[in-house]
Amino acid sequence: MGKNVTEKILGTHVAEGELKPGARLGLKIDQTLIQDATGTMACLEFEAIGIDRVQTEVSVTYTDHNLIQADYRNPDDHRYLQDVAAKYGMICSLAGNGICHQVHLERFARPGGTLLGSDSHTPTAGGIGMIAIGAGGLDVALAMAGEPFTLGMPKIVRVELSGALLPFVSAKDVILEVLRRIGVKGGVGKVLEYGGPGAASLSVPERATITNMGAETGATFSIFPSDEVTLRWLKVQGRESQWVEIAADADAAYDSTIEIDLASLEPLVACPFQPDKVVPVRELAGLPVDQVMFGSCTNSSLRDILAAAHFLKGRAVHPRVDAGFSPGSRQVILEGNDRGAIADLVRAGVRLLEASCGPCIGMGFAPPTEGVSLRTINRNFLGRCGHSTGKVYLVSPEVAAASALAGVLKDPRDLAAELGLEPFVFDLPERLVVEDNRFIMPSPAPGEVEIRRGPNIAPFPELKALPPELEGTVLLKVGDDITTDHIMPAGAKVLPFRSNIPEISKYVFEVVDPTFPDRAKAAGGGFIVGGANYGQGSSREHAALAPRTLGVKAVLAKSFARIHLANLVNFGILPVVFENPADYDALGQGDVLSLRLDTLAGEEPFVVTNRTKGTEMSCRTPVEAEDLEIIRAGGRLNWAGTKKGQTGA
Ligand code: MIC
Ligand code: SF4
Repeated sequence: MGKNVTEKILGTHVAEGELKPGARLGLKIDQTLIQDATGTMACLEFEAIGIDRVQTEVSVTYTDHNLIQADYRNPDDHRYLQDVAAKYGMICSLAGNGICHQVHLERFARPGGTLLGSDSHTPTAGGIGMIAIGAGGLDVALAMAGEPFTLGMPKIVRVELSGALLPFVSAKDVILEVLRRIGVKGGVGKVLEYGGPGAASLSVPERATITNMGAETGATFSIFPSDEVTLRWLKVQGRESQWVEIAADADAAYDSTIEIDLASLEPLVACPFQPDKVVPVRELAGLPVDQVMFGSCTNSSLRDILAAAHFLKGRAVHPRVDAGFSPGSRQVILEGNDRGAIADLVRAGVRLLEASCGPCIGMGFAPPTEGVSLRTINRNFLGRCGHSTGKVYLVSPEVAAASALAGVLKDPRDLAAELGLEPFVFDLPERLVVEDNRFIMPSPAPGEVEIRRGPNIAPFPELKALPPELEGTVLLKVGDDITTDHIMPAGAKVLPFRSNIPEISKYVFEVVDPTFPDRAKAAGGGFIVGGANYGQGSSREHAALAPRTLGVKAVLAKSFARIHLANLVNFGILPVVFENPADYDALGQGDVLSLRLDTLAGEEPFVVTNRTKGTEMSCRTPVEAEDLEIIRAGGRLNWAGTKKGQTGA
């Protein structure tokens, strides 16, 4: 039996376990990335692990999320990250260099390798034929220390692409179509492996748009083969020596197949507040628009800015629209500048923002009250872009540009016809500008590097081992698809506290119930009850660690998102799933529950007692026996410490 692309790369990276469906796999990690919003915690954890030097081929720390620097806190974080990188052997990408995923794709990602990143959109690098996975900071810290990354062997879905995209339909529409079909839970426990004759028509940045936003399906990662298109990308980056061809064998097997005829797609839009609420743009055409934002790791490549400039050149953004552009990298700025595209945007009235995540994560450029904001980003969760009344719609650069001109949501094909615009064609040049001077290489004298810690960088919190019996109140009951943006909001107000768990914990569940932190503390902790896909979205481990420090002992849900589930284990919160979904309905906020943690054994069902209602529920935990040991110890760092003590290591 032949192998698919995923099996070929996994096969060369198995450190523990076997490539069998559902089996637990330890994966050797070649590269890691962290960024400034999750990276300070990852670095504190790396320091706690106590290794002198990163053990990977390449580890990069990016400064891209928290660039507002309204006071000393963000710059202190950046300085800390730079010092840790210098001392322990990471490359530091300084502020201004660009968004981690775009820059990694340009300068470091390579076909056939593995990448683990403390950011859920790490799978962007799947566009180059790399297995790239998002994880919590602690898992990335462990990978930097040379530990294999553990995951359940995912199911492999073939996404068979045929045909070619029609004018003014783009890669964003491909992934919105995938989301329309499988939804925000449809990829959980799966890999989306793209292939087929249509794949050859997509450049690496277009492929990366698709693999990036595969994260929104819950997929472990998405990947394209490594072919001539990949070689072309590596050549323009001056990295052709890193090319290897990786194609699925003709007789490779898949768990299931999704077929997409690229020529059948049309411009799509995802409506508030989930990326799978997808409809054709023409159905909502005419919706008045207040804001348009170009950028984010999904759509900030040179191709995307040129596609926007194709519409905007020589025209003016509608007066009712506030338009902004955050380029993906300095390479994009320089190339966009050389081609006049930046000037085209600025002349049209687009605000030029810096090369960073910026508006995508609510770091400025929030929508007005009840405002409609069209963004080329990947997520439109409630409150994510600054406040909860702003309505964010996810679109392609073509739809964003056409709508910016029209002042209403506009199908770019219609505007192109009205204006007599030629189709936009993107062709990579022979070479792109490469400016690596804002990467700081590790210090040749690590012993001499002093790590500077600002006053906002709090020590890693002490987590106690859990008692044999967990007892407490249901502090909050929430519904399906609760995201990490609900649990632990980001944005300009909260992001500066990413290095300070006691402070950031005051904002847990702020958009859902701002009384949560005080109630949790007053009750001495307790439980959270959630619906399906609890914890979808980002990799931020703060969404587990901060509730843990407020005393949350267990989360009972219908199902969990992959990264958040791992983060709960890492910080000693027990994830529990209902055997009978009706038990979710019967549970009320304020009910007092208890369960025995000491006797839990992996797969076996167990009883959770509802003391308030005098009932019992049969439940299971979706984690393995070893994870239960970690939870009992109060988290992975405690557990590793205990193991060291036992072995005398
Ligand atoms: C996001 O897009 O939600 C983020 C901000 O990039 C997060 C990481 C974080 O919370 O710092 C992610 O995607 O993992
Ligand atoms: Fe940054 Fe937005 Fe991408 Fe997250 S999704 S890495 S916040 S650009």
